[in-house]
Amino acid sequence: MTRRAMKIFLIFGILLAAVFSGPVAWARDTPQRIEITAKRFTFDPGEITLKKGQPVVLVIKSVDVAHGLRVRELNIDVKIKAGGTAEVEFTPQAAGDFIGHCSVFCGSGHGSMSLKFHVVN
Ligand SMILES: [Cu+2]
Repeated sequence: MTRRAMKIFLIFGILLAAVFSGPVAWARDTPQRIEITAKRFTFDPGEITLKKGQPVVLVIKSVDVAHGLRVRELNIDVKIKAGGTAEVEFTPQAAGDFIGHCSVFCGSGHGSMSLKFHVVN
């Protein structure tokens, strides 16, 4: 085999390795993104199941007024502007059920605006 052929072979091999390892690395390193819609007086979805130790990004979009989401046990405290989107990244450290509440007064049903997290092992 000539040097030139070996070089081409090597480059091809590296490219192949990059292509095949790419999606795997991506799946492992990129946190799961969960989109949530906030509107008076619900979060949709209203229940989310997460895996302990697996990083997650909540992408919360408000379609009306300003809202917030606070989950004490998960260390989440985020505010969403009226019509805006907010992101919060976290990794659940313990299994269990945790209730998040809207943290920005948004009207008469504000007190019952909640989101349930199931964290499983
Ligand atoms: Cu509220």
